[in-house]
Amino acid sequence: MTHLRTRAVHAGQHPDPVTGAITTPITQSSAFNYGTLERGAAIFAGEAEGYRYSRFGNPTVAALEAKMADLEGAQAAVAFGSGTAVTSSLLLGLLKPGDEIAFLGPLYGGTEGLFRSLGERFGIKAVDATHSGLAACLTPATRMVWVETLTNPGLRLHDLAEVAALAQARGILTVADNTFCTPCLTRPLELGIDLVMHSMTKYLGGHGDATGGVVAGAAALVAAVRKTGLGHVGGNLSPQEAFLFLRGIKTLPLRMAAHCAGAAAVAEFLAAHPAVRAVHYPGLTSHPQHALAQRQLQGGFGGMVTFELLRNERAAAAQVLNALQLFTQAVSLGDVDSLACHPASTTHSFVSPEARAAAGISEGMIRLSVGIEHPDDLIADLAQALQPLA
Ligand code: 3LM
Repeated sequence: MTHLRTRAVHAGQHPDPVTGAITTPITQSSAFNYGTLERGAAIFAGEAEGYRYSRFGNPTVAALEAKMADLEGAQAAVAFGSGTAVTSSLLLGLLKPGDEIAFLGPLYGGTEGLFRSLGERFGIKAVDATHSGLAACLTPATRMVWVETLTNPGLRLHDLAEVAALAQARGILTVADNTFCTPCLTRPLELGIDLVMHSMTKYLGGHGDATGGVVAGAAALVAAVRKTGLGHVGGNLSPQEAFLFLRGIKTLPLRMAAHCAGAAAVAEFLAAHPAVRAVHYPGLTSHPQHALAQRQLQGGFGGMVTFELLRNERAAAAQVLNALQLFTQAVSLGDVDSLACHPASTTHSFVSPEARAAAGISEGMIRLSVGIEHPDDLIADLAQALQPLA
């Protein structure tokens, strides 16, 4: 199985030995019969293979972990109940008081908020390296570098191979949040990044019906995150949700192709619209990192399009968003349905107005998650919503 499209269908899937079921069954059991005290003791000591309790591991969840490890080219993966549970487990599992985490953003508002509140409460300092550059922000205390493969909501890129090389030379761990790109567009581990994480709630699930997260990388690192995140934090994914992700991922490459084609058409339309001041889409030649995007993203430039209105006011954004009929006004992204949101008042309302300004998140900014509907219908919806501002 060399092609991602094939692996998305088959990886992690084995016909059920008892029933022959092709689809991985939902193993809805909190505990597992280990039979004898001796076998139970061996499983708990890590000396024998076997399930014991679904907080530590579950067959449906394990199938999903195997699929994601395969797609990201990792030795191992561990799944969680949300992307945020991954982030907190990475901090609590791999860092200690006195350590620093340098991030290249701007990041999803919830991630930056978590670094600043949970991280700093436990003595972990978060350093924003976005504007000063990573090299200038690394200190002897830096233990982790965090980067989004396409930033939320500005859709900027960082050169992942460069970030990995810089950190590796100093023995610093690197984590890439690949939520916006998915392994269809970029595989950070192949570029030297140590750990890749996702909010599976988005493209991996793809249907807006489940929350989950996953992190993949070297077995020893993943084991440490598993021990803290599942054993101590209890952030495990439920088997029902794991089933939805297993099903969603089978069509991920097909969906991503449709998202990318739709987003490219929407971005072109918006770029030519008189009511629009700027369009942020890495596939446009006007994107400041278009060359890096061509190098780092494969097979498309993603399904997200962020744009700014000429009238840079919340009222103008409200006028457009409230007039949309096909796009649903909601946070989240990566669903087959198209979604639209106002980052300043929603996804990034947790960060200070100063941080929003520094990140370029203006009041007239609108973020679109382009679904798999026909692009002509999406463009017609945007055209009617923007028309009063033209
Ligand atoms: C959003 N983002 O609408 P969960 N990493 C990235 C993300 O975009 C997100 C997470 C991690 C959005 C969610 S905002 C209230 C809704 C790049 C989430 C966190 O814990 O699964 O939501 O993942 O941008």
